[in-house]
Amino acid sequence: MSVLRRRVAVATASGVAVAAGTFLVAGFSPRWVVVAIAQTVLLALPDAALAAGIQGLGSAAQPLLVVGAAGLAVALFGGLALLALRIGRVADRERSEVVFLVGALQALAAFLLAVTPAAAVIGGALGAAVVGLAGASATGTGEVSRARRGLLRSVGAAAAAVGLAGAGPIARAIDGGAGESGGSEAVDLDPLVERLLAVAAERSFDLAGAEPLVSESFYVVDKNAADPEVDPEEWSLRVTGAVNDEVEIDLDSVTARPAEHRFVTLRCVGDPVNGRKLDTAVWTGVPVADLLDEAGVRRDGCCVMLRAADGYYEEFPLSALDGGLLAYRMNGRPLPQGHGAPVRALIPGHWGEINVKWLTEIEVLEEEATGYWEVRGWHGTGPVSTVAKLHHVEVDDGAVSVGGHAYAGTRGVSAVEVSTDGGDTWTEAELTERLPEATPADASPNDPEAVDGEATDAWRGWRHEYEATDEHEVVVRAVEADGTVQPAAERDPFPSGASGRASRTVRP
Ligand SMILES: Nc1nc2c(c(=O)[nH]1)N[C@H]1C(S)=C(S)[C@@H](COP(=O)(O)O)O[C@H]1N2
Ligand SMILES: [Mo]
Repeated sequence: MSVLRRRVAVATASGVAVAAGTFLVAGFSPRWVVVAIAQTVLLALPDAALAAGIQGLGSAAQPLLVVGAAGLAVALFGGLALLALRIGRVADRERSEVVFLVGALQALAAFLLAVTPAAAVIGGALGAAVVGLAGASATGTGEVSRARRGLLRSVGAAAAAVGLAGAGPIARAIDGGAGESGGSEAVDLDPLVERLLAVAAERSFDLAGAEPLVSESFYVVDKNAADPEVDPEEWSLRVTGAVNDEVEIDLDSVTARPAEHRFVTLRCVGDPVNGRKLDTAVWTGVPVADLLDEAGVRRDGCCVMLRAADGYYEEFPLSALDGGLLAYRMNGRPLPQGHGAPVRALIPGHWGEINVKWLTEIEVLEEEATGYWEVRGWHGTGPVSTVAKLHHVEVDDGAVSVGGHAYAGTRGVSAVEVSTDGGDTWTEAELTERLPEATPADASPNDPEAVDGEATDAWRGWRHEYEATDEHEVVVRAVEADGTVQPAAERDPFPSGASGRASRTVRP
């Protein structure tokens, strides 16, 4: 191996050690250099089509982005190690001075990227150690066999750093740390929520391939490579702008208010016709309207800008906020970090993107403005489109069973129709009973009225069973309460939501 190649190998190992070392301290958070690089890359992408990819791909884009950013991080910190080695050679410095320079440059860069001193120091120290262990291999002096041993030592050290960094989260996971849904935590469920969840379970159709009425795996879409970390003790929500009195409340004063439990469905504007970015939960929260009343919206207020701890912002008409909820619990558990802890907005009947997570500010505006995704070419601040999903298809000899969900925002689903001849003729499918409507959180679980009424912004399940002998095309469409039928015209999710009908070829 040539001296240059060995030097590059040592520098790469050093770069890997910095990425691992900073992870040890920061974990998978915006304070990790790799996540910081991923966020910088996201911000640097001016291309609307690339931004379209993020909301379109959703969570699938995140791992790709992080892997790419990890590569960039190794290149950056490895490059700094090479630079330090070069400076050392030109200035003819002692090996120990060169090693120190490696660590100092790497720590400085890590600090500039993610502003976490502890992570920067540990990262730089590990990066320097890897170069130090390489000895003659890095500086290119001495005999070949010693150089080779040095290279092995440094690569081994980098591998050990990665192993150590990887062990942290694994240990935390084994330790029973809260997962994404907080589900592993032993939380005493509110008896009323338990009752609501039981009602949802009872009313669900049990269909392979389709979620029950309360989603087991709720989709996640946001612009972040890692969730922002919001300290619930530090968190506050401010109402600002065209109001008589600005209001600021902390989490305790949110949770002290009269709350309600509400079944709400969310759908991302990037969701394809038969995609899976459509889910339902029972949320606990307080009406936004009360807070706005306290602030006193001025008559010149037309719109609102919701802002969040991750720098996200979305604008929409003030009227859409009517009936909005400040949610702090999801399915009876504290709102998971990935879904916007400690408090998110739920806006009835609108695309997911204005349901702002990690909410920090509601600014009342006198003029329209442009939100985060709209700057990037999306039009997703309006009412959600109507869709029927075809997620369950089961064929047993000639017996066919199809099913899924249908959602029409606050317009409500009155029917789902199935065609088994490619859309020529239609039959009504069986629908799940509607989920109950909002329930005061202080109601008694035994009160029959606690599970009364009909949710105004939740999906319904559907199923249809029939006999068939030949290959055929199944198509489904939802019908809104006023009889409007889900249109057939096909359109991509970008920029304003998918259109068309879900279909599948079935071979009995
Ligand atoms: N702060 C913040 N809120 C956000 C987003 C975001 O990137 N940042 N993404 C939005 C989008 S595009 C959607 S579809 C919904 C998804 O909510 P979920 O991840 O809880 O399913 O959150 C919205 N709220
Ligand atoms: Mo979205």
